[in-house]
Amino acid sequence: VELKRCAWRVLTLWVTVSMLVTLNGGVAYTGLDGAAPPNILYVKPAGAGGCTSWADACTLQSALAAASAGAEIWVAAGTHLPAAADRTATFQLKSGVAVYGGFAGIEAARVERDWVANVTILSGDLQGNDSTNVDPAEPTRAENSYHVVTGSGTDATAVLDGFTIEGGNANGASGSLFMGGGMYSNAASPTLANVIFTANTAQFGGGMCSDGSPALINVIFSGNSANRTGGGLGGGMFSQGTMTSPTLTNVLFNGNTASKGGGMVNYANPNPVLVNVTFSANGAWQGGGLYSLSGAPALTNAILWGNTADDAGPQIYNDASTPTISYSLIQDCGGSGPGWDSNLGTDGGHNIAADPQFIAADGPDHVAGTLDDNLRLPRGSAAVDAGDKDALPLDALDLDGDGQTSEKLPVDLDGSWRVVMGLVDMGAYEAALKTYVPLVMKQY
Ligand SMILES: [Ca+2]
Ligand SMILES: [Ca+2]
Ligand SMILES: [Ca+2]
Ligand SMILES: [Ca+2]
Repeated sequence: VELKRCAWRVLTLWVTVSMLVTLNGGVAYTGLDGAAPPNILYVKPAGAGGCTSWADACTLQSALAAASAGAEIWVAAGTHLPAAADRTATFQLKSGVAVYGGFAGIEAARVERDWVANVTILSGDLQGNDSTNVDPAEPTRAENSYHVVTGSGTDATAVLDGFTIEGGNANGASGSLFMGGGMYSNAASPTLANVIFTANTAQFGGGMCSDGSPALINVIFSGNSANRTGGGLGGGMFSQGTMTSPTLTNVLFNGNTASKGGGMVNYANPNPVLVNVTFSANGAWQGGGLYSLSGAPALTNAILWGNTADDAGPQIYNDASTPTISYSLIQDCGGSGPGWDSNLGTDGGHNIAADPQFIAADGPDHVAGTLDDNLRLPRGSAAVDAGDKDALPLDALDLDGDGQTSEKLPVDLDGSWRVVMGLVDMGAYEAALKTYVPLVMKQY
């Protein structure tokens, strides 16, 4: 009996110590009976270890190569390159593997990460020499990765969450090498959340080129370019694929440029579902915000304002496409009813044309279309509480961390509450509840 009790105590102690070790620094442990350990691989920019802990961190390429279905890859802040010099190298996602950025490199639990504070960059600028000229022909981008990230062949269980993707340059002459500078995703439906695409270039899809039905939640496309002068399509995102249905929720397209579709292009019959998206300060020859060659996009709770086109369709240009647009604010649309501009698509009702009064459309640098722009809404905006909450998709990724995935997506692009008093706003950001006193008032 005494021996059994002693063995039990040792066992209990071992379990306790194992748990403590796990909680304090994410040190890998093996289960009591040799069961599979928590399958987490740890990444730091200069990691040279075996991926088993923060102290033993490896590179992202090593972790992706080693990860099998069910694994999570935790990536610490800093700049991660697909290779030292090989332009064709790319971060290839895997089905069943979730890649999370935003760690300081000490966390024991995923909820502790902060992807806004701990900026985790996947960069194609292999020599670290890019100028601010975001153009595929820019000489300082000549050595950049063709695709920083590749999602091809993956399903929705391939997750990328908490990253900034920049410096991709798909300036190749053929094949996929001229498509998807930031991310190329062929025949694939990966899941992206909390991702910023910025300063990527290509002929087709500067930020992202997608053939399939990816889910993009809380994603920003800012300052990407698809060779404006060379017939490039989809500065921010190029989406194609018959019978595919990309879903974009809480997505901001800002300051992207292309020949057609400054913000986004729909090509070859995709049926994208856009909910609470904002297009601002994108520019093109045709379709400053959105260009649809074919297919049937559905826009609900959208804002398209301040986009420009040299030829036609500053906000929306349709070739052989008829989007359905509901509960949306579109510059010069005429509003729902008899004044509706049918060139934009089918009036699904509850559309308005009033100025959304973005808080600071060009931000502190006074240049519209850069990452410091504040495209949130003041309480008095006509877009406030004018959306349709039934259009929100399910919270499949549990972005609010409450364990419920069958509820409506409860957060906006800031991670703030989306549904307040049973109402939702148009656009990627929900207006703040509080009414702030203007700074100037505090002097009195
Ligand atoms: Ca470069
Ligand atoms: Ca700005
Ligand atoms: Ca609201
Ligand atoms: Ca949830």
